[in-house]
Amino acid sequence: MRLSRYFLPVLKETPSDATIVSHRLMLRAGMIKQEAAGIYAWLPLGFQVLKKIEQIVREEQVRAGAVELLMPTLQLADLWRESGRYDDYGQEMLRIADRKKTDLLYGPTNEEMITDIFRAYVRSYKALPLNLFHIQWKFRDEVRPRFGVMRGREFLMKDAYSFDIDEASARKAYNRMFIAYLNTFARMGLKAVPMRADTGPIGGDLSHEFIILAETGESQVFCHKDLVEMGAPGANVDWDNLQGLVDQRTGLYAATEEMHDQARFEAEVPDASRLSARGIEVGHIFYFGEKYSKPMKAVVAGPDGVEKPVHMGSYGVGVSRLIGAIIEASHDDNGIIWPDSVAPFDVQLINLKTGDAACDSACQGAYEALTKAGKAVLYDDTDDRPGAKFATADLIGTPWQLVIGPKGLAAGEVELKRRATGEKTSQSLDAALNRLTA
Ligand code: 5CA
Repeated sequence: MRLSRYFLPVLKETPSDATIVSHRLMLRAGMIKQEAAGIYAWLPLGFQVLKKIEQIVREEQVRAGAVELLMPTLQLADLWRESGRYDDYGQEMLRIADRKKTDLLYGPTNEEMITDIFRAYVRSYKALPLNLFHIQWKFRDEVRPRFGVMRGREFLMKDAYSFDIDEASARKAYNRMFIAYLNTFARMGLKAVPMRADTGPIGGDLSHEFIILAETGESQVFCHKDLVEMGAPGANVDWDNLQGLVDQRTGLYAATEEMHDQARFEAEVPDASRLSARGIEVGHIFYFGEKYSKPMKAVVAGPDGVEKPVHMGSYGVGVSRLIGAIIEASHDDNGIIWPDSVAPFDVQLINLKTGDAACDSACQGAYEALTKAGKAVLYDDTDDRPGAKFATADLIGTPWQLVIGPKGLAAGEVELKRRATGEKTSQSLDAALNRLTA
């Protein structure tokens, strides 16, 4: 992509209404534009990152055995009347009436709808276990939308729903999502800690939140320090037998504020290992058994022919919130530092003297070679001064900067800069291209 043909409205000034660094940087880097409180337009750079994150989430869901579908954003109020949540949900729900005065709502979550889909088709235990997910926009009329995409009103969520014949099997489904979440967040360069959590309006009695530690986090959390460095188990696990891995991570104390028990914390965790910090909730998983299947009559016949309500769980990832969380975890004074896996571009190609025949031709060659090798290149071919080009590249956080200027070219050299470390090396253009495409 040539920057002169792209749409990257970077801001020079720091927006005054943004109080946390990820929100400020997303606005300054031209990733999002606020359209109403908690409602954002995703500009090209932000949209690119959103798609990358969505794809990682999708791949890890599929690896764990979940199947993708897509449910609508608008739902019938009558479905929610069946579960009893239509009145309970209160003012967070955006209620809408169509021209025929049918009550609709903009979905804040999809337990009712997926249960309705399930009961329409599934009659027998033979179709189980089943886990269906979608990645779809949600709306919650939050009292205090803030921190940019971190607490929006309209936000992108991955939500998965598992169906099992009994509690033992449902716990296996829960474990698969538990491990999939650790792998998902690790692929984005994040250290996520699973913590016992309150179930709120979703319900049930077993629930974990996945928390990224960050000073600007909205929740207070308490845990054993070792959990932060425990890492993700990776894809090569026995997906049918995950209890040991889950036990390892749930055996040490970790709780969000609502579930915190100070006496237990002090009794179970030695002083030096106690961590009390702020955290960002990037995922939340629930096991709630028959809470929806019973009132909505989603039943399956077991091997004995007897019909019983299916056991369910739901599993959410805050896809749009993750962008804020990643920036909170990875930035410096100059801007964003994208982990390679979610970066909107792999390489920023900086032409220090656009219009100079040698620079233009070397840049054009590099652009073509990198693009051919499958790299996403943002080529700064604008007339901006070198300082401004460097500042933009640092601000938008592209992992590599390839800098080509007249002096260097005369000496047979270009400069390669790694954004994360700031390390710069001079080398021939061929060597730099080899390095970037290795
Ligand atoms: N139905 C369940 C799981 S599918 C559910 O809705 N869970 S949730 O309420 O915990 O939301 C799932 C995830 O969505 C949260 O962990 C969080 O990362 C994200 N999320 C929730 N509310 C917002 C919001 N207002 N803005 C951005 N992300 C949000």
